[in-house]
Amino acid sequence: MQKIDKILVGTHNKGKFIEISSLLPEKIKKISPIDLGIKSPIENGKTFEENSEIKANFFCKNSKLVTLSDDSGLEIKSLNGDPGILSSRFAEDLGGFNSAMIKILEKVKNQNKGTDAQFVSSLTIQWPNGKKITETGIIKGNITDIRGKNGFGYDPIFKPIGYSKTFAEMDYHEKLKIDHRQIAYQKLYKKIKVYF
Ligand code: ITT
Repeated sequence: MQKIDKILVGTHNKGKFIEISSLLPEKIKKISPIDLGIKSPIENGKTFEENSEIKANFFCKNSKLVTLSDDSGLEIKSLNGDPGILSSRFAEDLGGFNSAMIKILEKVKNQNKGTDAQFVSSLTIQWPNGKKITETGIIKGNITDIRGKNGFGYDPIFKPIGYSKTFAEMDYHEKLKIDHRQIAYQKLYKKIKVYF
């Protein structure tokens, strides 16, 4: 069995790249598709798992490197799971995360059906021979007013259950210990640690 000494971290999102790189063992070299000039694929899957596999397959085929990709998003119960797999596009269409968060707060308030939400992350590792493994992690929490400056994306409006801080008020290590990506990674790690 061939040990993994380098991994393409298949994302164009800088916040994700930092988090995924920190989850992986230090001795493994992490490579960004941006540095290799590889663009993003079209994400036309219907689930986080499908989109994660689309990304891993695309980046793996284009780099010929073992690739780890993530598809993730914020699901809000009172909004029937929105923005969900369209979390990135929702922010893009509104011109950025600040406007997207303001819009979400307005919608949640108008619905008046509570603030329950969850972050979901599906991680896929794919080898150049086509072998792939996908695992999903979920962290439940509540939507709050915009608080904190750390992290990325929707971190300022998400407070995990059992904590008083939003993800953006936590320092990076604190968030990374508990978040959806860590939960997905722990499941994946059990299956791939033999390659490290
Ligand atoms: P890649 O496809 O290149 O990985 P992306 O940002 O488009 O980058 P997604 O399609 O998976 O990634 O979209 C996920 C969205 O959910 C994106 O807008 C993120 O900012 C947001 N998101 C995911 N995990 C998050 C986290 O831990 N904290 C805050 N926002 C998060």
